[in-house]
Amino acid sequence: MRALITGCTGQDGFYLTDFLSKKGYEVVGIKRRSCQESQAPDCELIEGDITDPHFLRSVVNEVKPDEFYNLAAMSHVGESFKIPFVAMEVNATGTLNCLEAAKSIGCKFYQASTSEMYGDSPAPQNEETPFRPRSPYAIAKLASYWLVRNYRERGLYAVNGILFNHESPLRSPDFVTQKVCTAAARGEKVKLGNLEARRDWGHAEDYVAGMWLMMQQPFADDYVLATGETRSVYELCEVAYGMVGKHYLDYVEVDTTLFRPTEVEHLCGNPKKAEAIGWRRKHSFYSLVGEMIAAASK
Ligand code: G4F
Repeated sequence: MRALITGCTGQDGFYLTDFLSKKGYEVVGIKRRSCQESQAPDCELIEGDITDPHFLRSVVNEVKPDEFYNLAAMSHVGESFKIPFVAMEVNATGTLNCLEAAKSIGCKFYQASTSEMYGDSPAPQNEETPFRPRSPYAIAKLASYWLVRNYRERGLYAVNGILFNHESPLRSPDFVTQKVCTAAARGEKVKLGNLEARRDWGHAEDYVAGMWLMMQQPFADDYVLATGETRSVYELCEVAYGMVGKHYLDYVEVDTTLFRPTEVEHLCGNPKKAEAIGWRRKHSFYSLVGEMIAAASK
C-alpha cells in the first residue's frame, strides 16, 4: 500500500507517517518549501504546495497512492483573523485542489476536518451537530468539509475526520498546551489569553490511528475523534503547574491582546461513532500533559 500525505512535517504528519510505515505502507510526503519542520518524518519528501493544482495533479499521477491524507493547513485559529486570505486559500482552495487530484486517479481521500467547525454550537458535539464556525480558519475548513461530502456523493471514497484538539510533545508553542507545558517545565511565568475557553484535548498518536481506521471502512463516512472530556485553559494550567509542584496562580498572567475577536468557548466531542468501528485511545489527559512536560524539561 502507498500513502501520500500533505503537511507531513507537522505533528500529525509525523505520527501518521510513523503509524503507516509500521503497517508496511510506502509513504510519500509533501512538504512546503518554506516549511521549517522541527522533526523530519521518515519518508520520501516532495517539495510543493497544495495551493498549486498542477503540482498536486502531477504528484498524484506519479505516486499513484492508494490513500491520500490531506493534513496540510494554516492551522492556527488566532492567526487566521490576521491572514484570512491565506486561511481560505490553503484550507479551502487547497483541499479542492487535493480532491481534484484524488479524483483524477480515484484514490481514497482523507480530509483533516476540525471541531472548530462547531463554533458556538452547544457541547457535546457529534457528527449530527450543526456547524456554527467562529473564525476564518473554521469557515475555510467548513467549505472543505462540504467539498469532501460533495465529491463523496459523486463517487469518490472521501472521509472527513472531525478531530477535536490533539496534542503531543511535537506540538508547536503557538498552541496553548505546549505554551503552558513548556513554561511549567521551566518554572517560568506565562502570559495567556482567554483562560475560560474549554477544550477536549487528546493525544495526536491516538488520533492518527483513527484517521487510518476511517479509511479502512467499506463505505466512506465522517467521524468525530475526541475524548469526551472537556477542561478549561485554567484547568490545564492547574494540572501542568501542579505536576511540577507549583501553583498556577503564581505563574499565569492574562494578556488581553491574546484574546481572539470571536472565540469558541466550549468544545467536547462524542466519539461513539468512531468507537463503533473499533477506535480506542491509549492516552489520558494526565499522561498527555505529563509527557509534554517531561519532553519540555529535557
Ligand atoms: O491551542 P489553541 O490555539 O487551539 P485551538 O484554537 O482550539 O485550535 C486547535 O484545535 C483545533 C481543533 O479543535 C484545530 F482545528 C486547530 O488547527 C488547532 O489545532 O487554543 C485553545 C484555546 C483557545 O480557546 C484559545 O483562545 O486556548 C485559548 N488560549 C488562551 N491563551 C490560547 C492562549 N491559545 C493560544 N494558542 N495561545 C494562548 O496564549
